[in-house]
Amino acid sequence: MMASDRLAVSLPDSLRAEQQGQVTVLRLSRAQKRNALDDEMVAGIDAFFSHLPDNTAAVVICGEGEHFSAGLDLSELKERDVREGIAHSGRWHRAFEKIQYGRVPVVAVLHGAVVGGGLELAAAAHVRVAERSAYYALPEGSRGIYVGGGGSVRLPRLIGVARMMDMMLTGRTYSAEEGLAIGLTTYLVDSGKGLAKGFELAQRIAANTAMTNFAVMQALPRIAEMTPDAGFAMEALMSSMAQADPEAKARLKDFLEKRGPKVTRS
Ligand code: 1HE
Repeated sequence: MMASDRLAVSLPDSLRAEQQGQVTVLRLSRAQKRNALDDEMVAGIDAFFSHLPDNTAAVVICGEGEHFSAGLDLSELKERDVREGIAHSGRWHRAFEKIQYGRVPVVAVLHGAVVGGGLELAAAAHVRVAERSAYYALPEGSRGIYVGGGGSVRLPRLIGVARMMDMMLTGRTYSAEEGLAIGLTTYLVDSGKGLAKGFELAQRIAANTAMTNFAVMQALPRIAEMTPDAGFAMEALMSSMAQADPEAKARLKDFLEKRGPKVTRS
């Protein structure tokens, strides 16, 4: 295990990073405030994803204590004016962009409250493992504020505009299990089992070629936003580049020579 002090950047006390093989685990470590995200944590998330160790091939992000995250630290909102509010939201956007469009795929392990900015953080990850205790909410509506961490952009793509409207207007919450049906939960696991599952998935992701992970993270979501014509062209380019990678050639050869794994039910 590599402790936070061996990362290329120093993290605030509210974030802890550990490396195991090619997987780095980032923990939100502010359980006394239910992992509410203050400016220091958001800056720390940005710095962490900007300076991942070279040998990291996947990241798991999780929360300590009873909850993944209570969202924005509401105590920081007291004196903020419009100009400061725009700058603050921009910092969240930049930090979470580094998760979604960073160098490696990110698995979020969720439990307890995954609310407000905590849900926006989870939405920036590529795979979400939810323990049965997890629940999703957007309490911004009832607090007289609005999402500011990219939720308007990412959540409608996961669950649709209508569901997000309902969550914000009526305060509706979704359980981890309900989240499976609507696209928030990718994997549902029993309480206490999330980190092991998230780690296992991250290890599988890390075993993919870097080119495939790049294509899935960087090309796929952008192709999905393109016109079909542009998307087909981009897909053709991406697939031909992936195939040309020597590692892909070696893996295909392994299969053809009966050494590669078969696809079986998991
Ligand atoms: C906080 C925060 C916070 C807890 N900011 N301090 N998010 C919310 O509206 C959710 C607000 N939080 C809650 O509803 C509850 O705290 C929980 C359901 C998450 C957890 O309940 P519980 O009973 O386990 O804890 P607690 O007693 O409410 O909180 C423990 C401490 O954490 C307490 O402080 P203490 O000094 O009295 O011990 C709480 O004040 C503190 N705490 N949540 C600040 N969010 C980029 S825009 C995004 C916009 C949003 O995210 S809005 C949604 C904000």
